Formats: sequence, structure tokens, C-alpha cells
Amino acid sequence: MSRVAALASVTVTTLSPALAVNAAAAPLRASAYRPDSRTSAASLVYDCSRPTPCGVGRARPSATRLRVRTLAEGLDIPWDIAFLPHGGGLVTERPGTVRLIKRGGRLQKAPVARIPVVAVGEGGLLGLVLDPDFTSNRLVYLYYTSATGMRLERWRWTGRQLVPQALLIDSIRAGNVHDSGRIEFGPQHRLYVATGDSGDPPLAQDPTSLNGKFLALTPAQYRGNQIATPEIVAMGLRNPQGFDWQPGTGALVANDHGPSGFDGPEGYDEVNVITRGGNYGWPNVIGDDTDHGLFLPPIRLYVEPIAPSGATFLRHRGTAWTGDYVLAALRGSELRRLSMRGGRVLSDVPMFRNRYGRLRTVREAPNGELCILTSNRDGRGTPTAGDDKILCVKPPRA
Ligand SMILES: [Ca+2]
Repeated sequence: MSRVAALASVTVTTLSPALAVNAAAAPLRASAYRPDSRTSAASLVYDCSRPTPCGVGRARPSATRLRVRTLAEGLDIPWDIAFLPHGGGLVTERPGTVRLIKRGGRLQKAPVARIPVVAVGEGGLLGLVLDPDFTSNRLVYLYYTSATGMRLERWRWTGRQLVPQALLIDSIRAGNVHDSGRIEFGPQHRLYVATGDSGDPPLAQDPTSLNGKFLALTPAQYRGNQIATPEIVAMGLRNPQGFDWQPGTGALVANDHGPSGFDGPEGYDEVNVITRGGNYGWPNVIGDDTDHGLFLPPIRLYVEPIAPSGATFLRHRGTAWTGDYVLAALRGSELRRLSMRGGRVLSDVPMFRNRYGRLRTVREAPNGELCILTSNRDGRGTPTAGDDKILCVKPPRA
């Protein structure tokens, strides 16, 4: 059974090829944007993974019945989660606390770390990842907003709490908005940091600034005790909050938030394939505008704002979703599950739309469950009983 046919059989409602890509539609350039050209019901999706013109499709929600369990509740704006090798996990809360989910699944009341963050606007305690050799060295990396800027730090897990070890980067500017904040290990065990424009768009095109970039640190840099000078991998990003490497191809796929009114027409959220030395255009261009090839276009463009935050590829074998890229949307209050082949998006299925509110990130648990962090207490949502939560869902079998 082909990948697409397998998807269709379990998701009941997925994008038909005709809906996913309508090559006859005129390409919509950002400069041609008109507020009254929008549709209100379903999100308008542009598939920019084909040559030109950029295809148009309307995504329809998945009708699959999925059993969703609550792993934890009563959290305060959870931002990231890392699963511990022997069970349980560490969760960052944006106001500055790291919480422990114990091996049996219970959320420990007392935080395992309190970080002196500045949690204003979109800032605070953001990304958290475990060292690739965590089992032997118990090192943990944290990214957060401080009074003097964004800080990347190395901490150590004692088994009971996190203790600080070293400051690794301190020259990324912080802002009331666009602190980005996702960190992740990539090829050659390099530590990648996605940085936002901090509300100052020109920084994204400034090669001397670490803002609006993808940065990478070598193992010697992140395990050392000096301030690191990271490689600038790519530039021209606005506020990338989720990324992962595609299994098989190794392509780095990343979300970016499009403008939100004060800095451009609202919408135009992006999924990009990030290449070394690539320039993704912000703020010179938005949407699929490349300014005659000067900038790289997204492979997926959401003209209606969904506000994509965290994302992951699903690596657990044997499910109908294996290999898919799943992103969490804040404003869209949904997950998007994208099937890709190489740099092309084959289908894009919204899931859980408006069911759990704003969704901050998704991570694949060691048992293959997809775990989702809500963000309903961040001042932009409507909290319901038990918010914020971590919800886990088992992908359907292939
Ligand atoms: Ca772009």
C-alpha cells in the first residue's frame, strides 16, 4: 500500500490530491495580499513545495477517533519537555520552573529548578534538551529570557534537582516578543538554537547579530566552560519555535511564525527546509516571495495565521503516522500532521482543532506516544479545568 493510501485508510478524512494542490490557482505573492481575500472557515494552505505556481488547498480535519490521555495537568505555561532515559521527564514552565514527571507518570509538586527568568511577553524559560550522552553525564541545556538577553546554559541533573554549570551564549537579544527558544540536537551531535528577531526585524538580516537565525554549537563548545561563538547556520527567520530533522533524508525542517499585524500582514506562517547558508527572507520578503531568487521560499505556507510553535518528526515504526512531521499551533489550536517526501509536502491534516486550546509543542515519547503541551494560561488563551496539560496520544497502527 502506498504511503498516501495508507494514510487515507486510517485518517478517514485526509487531503485528496486535488484539494492538496491546485496547480491552476494563481500564485499569491505576499505583495498581492488583501485582507478581504481570506476565507474564514478552513485554513487556506499554500503548497510551495512544487515548482510554481504555489498550489492552494483547503485542509479538512481528521475524523479519526483517537484515545487521548492526560499525562499531567495543573502546569503553568509548559514550554518544552524532555523524556528521561529511565522513565518520566523534565518540563519547563515559562515563568521559570522546571518540573519533574516521575517514572510512574506523576507530576512532582516541588520544582526541580527555579531559573531567574524575565517572563514578560513571550519570554521566560523556554527550550530544554538532554545531552546526547545524558545517561553517563546527566547534562541538560536550557534556554531562557533574562534581564540582559537570551541565555543558553548547561545544567546537571543530580537525580533530584538541576544545578547550574555554565553559561554558553549570552549575546542573543531578548524582546517582549519573538524570543523563539527551541533548542535541539542535530547531526554530529551539534546543538542547534533557533533565535527570534526579538521584535527588531532587521536583526534577522544582520550577519553580525545572532537574532533571527539558526545557530549551532559543537560538542566542545557546549561542554566547555567558555562563552561559545556559534556557527550561524541560516538567517532571515522571524520567530522559529519548532524544528526537527527528517528521518532518512536528514533535512532540517523548521516552522516560522509569519507577521502578526504590527510587522506585516497577519498570517503567512511557514514551514521551511533549512539549508546551511540559507536566507529565509524575513523581513525583506514574506510568504513565497523570493525577490527573484534572493531568498528561499517555504515548503508550506499558511496564509491564515495558525502560529506554529514546536514540531517533531515521528520516528516510532509501524504506525500510520511514522515519518510524518507534526507541528503544534497556538492560535490555530490544533496539530498539523504533514506527510513529506523529500522536500515536498504530500498532505497536511489538522488534528484536535479547537479541542484542547492553544498547543505549544509536541514531542514523541520513548513508547511512541505523541505528547502535546497546551498553552492556555499564557494570557492569550481561555484556560479550562486542569490547564495547562500534557496530553498523550498513541498514533494509529499502520
Ligand atoms: Ca520566510
